[in-house]
Amino acid sequence: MTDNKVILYDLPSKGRRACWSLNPWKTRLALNFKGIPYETQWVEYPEIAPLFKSFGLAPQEGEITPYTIPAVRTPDGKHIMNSVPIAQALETLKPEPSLHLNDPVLERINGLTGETLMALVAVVLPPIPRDILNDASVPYFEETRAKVFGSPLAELEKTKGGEPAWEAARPLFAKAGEELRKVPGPFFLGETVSYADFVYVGLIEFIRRTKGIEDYNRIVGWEKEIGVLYDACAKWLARDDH
Ligand SMILES: N[C@@H](CCC(=O)N[C@@H](CS)C(=O)NCC(=O)O)C(=O)O
Repeated sequence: MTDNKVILYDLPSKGRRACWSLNPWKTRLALNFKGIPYETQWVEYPEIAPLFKSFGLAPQEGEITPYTIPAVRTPDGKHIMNSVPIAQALETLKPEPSLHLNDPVLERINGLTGETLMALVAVVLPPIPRDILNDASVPYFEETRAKVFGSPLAELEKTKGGEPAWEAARPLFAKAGEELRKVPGPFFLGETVSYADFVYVGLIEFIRRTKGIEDYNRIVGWEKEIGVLYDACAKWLARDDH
């Protein structure tokens, strides 16, 4: 029964169907943190646009494609796409505990997360069609990403991936460590949890799921505060498959 529940539209992994991608993780972490009742509807990449069009959602500009995950259906039956308006809607639906969406730290962490992802794009994207996606999504992902990045993912991995990419990302992880050391406590706002934590932990979880524990250990070996933040958010990472 979905009547009073939020529906979260998320991307499935093969094998055990679970959340793996950073953008839906932001929304899922916020739902888990707030304790909002929800269920998950899994959507393969080629099904996103037709499904969301059928909801009457307008195409968005300035994103990788006009229709993207995450999206939600709120209990009043409204569909919302994009993690930013979704976070605002969840805050309205259940104001406490707050996501502190107006704190300036969020903009800094959004920027840092985007930069880190771009530095590691040739490292984290190629394993996705290989290790994560169902067959239904593999050709779509390969083709769309080859267009965006100008070469097939296997080529991107060879020419721009590996250690040079990690070296380029290292100062960005250091910046996150610096942000976390500003205020005592595990979170970006010290003892106070906020959406900025979910944006950054979404990235770390994404790397952990695409690259594995060794690369996670490399990051928290560089910046132990990132590991402390991750552990402090672990209880909201636990629900990943429904
Ligand atoms: N800024 C958007 C980004 C969403 C996004 O790019 N989602 C990806 C998956 S992580 C997607 O759905 N891509 C659709 C596609 O490639 O067709 C948000 O935060 O919601």
